[in-house]
Amino acid sequence: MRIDIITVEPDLLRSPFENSMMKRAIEKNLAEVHLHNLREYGFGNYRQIDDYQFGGGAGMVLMIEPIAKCIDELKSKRKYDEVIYMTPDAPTLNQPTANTLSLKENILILTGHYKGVDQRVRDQYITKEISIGDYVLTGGELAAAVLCDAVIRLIPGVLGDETSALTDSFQDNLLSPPVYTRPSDYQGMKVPEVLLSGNFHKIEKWRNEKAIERTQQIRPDLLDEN
Ligand code: 6GU
Repeated sequence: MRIDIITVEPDLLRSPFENSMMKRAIEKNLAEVHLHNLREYGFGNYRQIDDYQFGGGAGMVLMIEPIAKCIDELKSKRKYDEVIYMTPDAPTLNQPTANTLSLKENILILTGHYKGVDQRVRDQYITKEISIGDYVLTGGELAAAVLCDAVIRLIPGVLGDETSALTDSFQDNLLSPPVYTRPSDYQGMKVPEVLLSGNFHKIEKWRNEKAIERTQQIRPDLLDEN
C-alpha cells in the first residue's frame, strides 16, 4: 500500500512512521508513506496557502489552488483509490472503515488546518471524509497518523501471528477481555484461577463472558450494532 499525505506540518507527522509497527511495515515494504508539504505549493515569496474567509468570521481557510496543484501532480503519477480529508465534521473512523482501507493500493490523505479548507476542495477532490472522534484537534495531522496506524497494522504480514489483528477489540464489536501476566499473585491481588487452569475451552469461555460484560458496562452502544 502507498499512502501520500498532504500536510502543512510535515514534521509533526514524521515520528509515527519512524517508530514501532509503522516503521517495521515500511521496512518490510508492505507500506510506503510519502509526506508532501503544502507550503511548497503556496503563492509568492511567502508561499501563501490560506486566506480570510468570504463573508467574514475568525480563522483562516486553506485555499483551493495550492491544494489542487499538489493533488493534480500526485494524481498524474498514479490512480488513487480514495482521496481522504481529515476533518472533525465527518463520519467517525471505526474498525470496518479501517478494514476496508487496508485493502486499497493507493490512498491520498489531505489534513486540514486553521478553519478548514475551501469547500470546493471537498466538492471537487475528496472521495471520503474522516474524523477520529467528537473533539477538536488543532490540525488533521495527528488524526492522519491515527488513521494510518489503524490501517497499516491490518495489512497482511505487518503483525505477527501472536498479535493478529483478528482478536482486537472491535473486530467483533466487543471490547477485549482483561489480560494478566506474571506474577500470578501481586501483594494479594490474584490472577483469576481459570487463566492458570490450562483448560483452553474454559479460558475461551471466560474471556468471551468478560468481553461481553466489559462491553455492556463501558460501551453498550456496540452491542446494539450486532
Ligand atoms: Cl480528522 N481533524 C481535526 N482537526 N480535529 C479532529 C479530527 C480531525 N477528528 C477529531 N477531531
